[in-house]
Amino acid sequence: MIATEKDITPAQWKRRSVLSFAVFILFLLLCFAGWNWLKKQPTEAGAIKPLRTVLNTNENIFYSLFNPGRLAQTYPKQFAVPRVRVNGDAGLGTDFDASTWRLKLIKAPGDTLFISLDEIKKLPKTDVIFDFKCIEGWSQVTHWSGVKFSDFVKHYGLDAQMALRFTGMETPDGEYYVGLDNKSMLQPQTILCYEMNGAALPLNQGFPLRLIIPVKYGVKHLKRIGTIAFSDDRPRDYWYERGYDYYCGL
Ligand SMILES: Nc1nc2c(c(=O)[nH]1)N[C@H]1C(S)=C(S)[C@@H](COP(=O)(O)O)O[C@H]1N2
Ligand SMILES: [Mo]
Repeated sequence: MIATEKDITPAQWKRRSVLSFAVFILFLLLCFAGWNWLKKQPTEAGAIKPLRTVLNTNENIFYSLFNPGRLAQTYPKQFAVPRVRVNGDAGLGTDFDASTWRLKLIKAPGDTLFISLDEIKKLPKTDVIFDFKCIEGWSQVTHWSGVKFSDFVKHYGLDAQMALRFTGMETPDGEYYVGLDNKSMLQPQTILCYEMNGAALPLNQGFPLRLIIPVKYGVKHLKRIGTIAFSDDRPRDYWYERGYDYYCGL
């Protein structure tokens, strides 16, 4: 039988009201206590520790589920915007001489290569036209070209390095830096990029060489690569140190 208002006496009605109000107050108190507890927790890399633990747990789940064969959506060339937004200039200081630039590839301690842009341009060239997403909330379809990181790995014999978990990249002045898991680095749309819309990269968008990695948010697409190195431990990461997620996967 379905209960109707008639089935409840005024005394019962009162008791239920008082009870549900008490539960509501208890809930508010718990929220307040929880919030106070959270605020008192120590921070780790700019994030309150319990929240950092949640981010790290999410990272482990998404890293283990990552499918390197799954491609980000791509678009025909005419969908790419002609004027690409510029965002972030850390590590892009003006005291930079592009003519003497070499990519510093640290294969292992004491085993470093210095690679010119011409050498990189001799490797197979790939276009990537995808929806570039920034954590600030904007996105735009943009057109980039360069060498697949997986082709770069083949050419420079970096299999042992790829067996480690991370690649670290830094600007030449070390002012901006990111750490990237190697499964994402080897995804076929990850490129060391030297062209935007079919022309050389503008200086403020990373000339001579930047990273394009469609499986990650914009923060990880480091502009003006100076150094590439490899490690099993997390390389330092600019926005991670400021409280953001380390993984930043899409
Ligand atoms: N060197 C350097 N690279 C960087 C940044 C930066 O501040 N410095 N910002 C990142 C962020 S947050 C975004 S969204 C993209 C923006 O790339 P764009 O300027 O080509 O649009 O670059 C990334 N790479
Ligand atoms: Mo961003």
